[in-house]
Amino acid sequence: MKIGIICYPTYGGSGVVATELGKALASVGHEVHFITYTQPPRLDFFSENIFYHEVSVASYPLFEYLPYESALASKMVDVTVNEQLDLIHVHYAIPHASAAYLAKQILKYKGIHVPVITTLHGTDITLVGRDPSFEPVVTFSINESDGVTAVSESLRNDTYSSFEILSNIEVIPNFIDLNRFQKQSKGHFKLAICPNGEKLLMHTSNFRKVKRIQDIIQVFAKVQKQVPAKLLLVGDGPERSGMEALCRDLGVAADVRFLGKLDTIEEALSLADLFFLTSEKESFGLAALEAMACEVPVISSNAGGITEVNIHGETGFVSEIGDVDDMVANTIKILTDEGLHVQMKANALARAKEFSLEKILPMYERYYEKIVGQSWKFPTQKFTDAE
Ligand code: GMT
Repeated sequence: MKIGIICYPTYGGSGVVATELGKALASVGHEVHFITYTQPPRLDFFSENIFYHEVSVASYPLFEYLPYESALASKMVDVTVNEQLDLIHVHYAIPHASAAYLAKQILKYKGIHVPVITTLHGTDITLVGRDPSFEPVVTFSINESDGVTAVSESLRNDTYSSFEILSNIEVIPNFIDLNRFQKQSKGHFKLAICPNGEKLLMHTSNFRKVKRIQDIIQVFAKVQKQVPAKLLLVGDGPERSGMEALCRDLGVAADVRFLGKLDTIEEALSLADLFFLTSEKESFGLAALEAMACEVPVISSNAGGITEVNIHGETGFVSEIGDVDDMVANTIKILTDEGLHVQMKANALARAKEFSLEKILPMYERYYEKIVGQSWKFPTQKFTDAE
């Protein structure tokens, strides 16, 4: 199949899922065309089945805001016509789903029919998409997609409860490449960071407000009074400087390391004893899954789809959003009970295997076949054939 993938070319979340999905589809023989405004970070290698098409937006003095959506739709039209795409798969509804709708309508006038699948990832539904400035367009473009998927049951339910959705939403969960995300022996690095055998706690994200990183730092400050520990914070974003200040205020700055963006996140995860994900919104929590694949139990909030990944009492513990004291108690429980810790590490890996790439990729392929098949059963008439 010839598939166009549209996503944000970012380090985390939907961009990573879209890029890894495209790479996996290419590895099993599909022709994959990425259409983005810059090359996705994990697409820096040669594959005969992967193509990259850059969306560039012409600037003009009149434009206070560059019309990216129009440029994206035009590029989708161009690639569909010239590469004869069978399917367009957009990741993150805003503005990709509405740009795809526009492209589809333009293609219709050229006598070309291409089905569009929209994958909802999280904040496009739970946060940004609900804003009145986006909601009508999000609702319309979801309803006009030929297929819609959500990365968790929770996100599917949120979509139905917040928007007037008329179509069926298929849940296809996020996945993990277990060949890449596996525990590596990095004992010497651990010794450098934790020279006195301290426990290593970790979090990785884009440092946005929804991640509630302040909870992690507060938990850490309290845990550290009972269990010697260090905290690694990986990633970068708007909250970072505020979090650095909080570490200083709580007197834990010397034991917290801000590592910035890391390409080889699995190396850092291999050192960790526990992983934190304390978000107030989280459709899935890919970061937690990556930790679990590296045998790291998770202390999390109960936001959104996190509980579909982190199983309370098995792969870690789950607390109410913002319940710092409960998170402290759970953290100490794991760190002071070697038997429990060992069991949870094994459970975390076993759970991660349920989301392996090998299991989830065929779900996407089957869904593609269904949508392409369905839409060809009722082909859009060529405009020139219409009465
Ligand atoms: O976590 C973020 O803020 C990034 C965001 C994105 O779309 O790039 O991530 C969302 O999509 C990921 C991949 O499907 C999910 O694992 C994250 O849980 C989700 N983030 C939120 O819902 C906040």
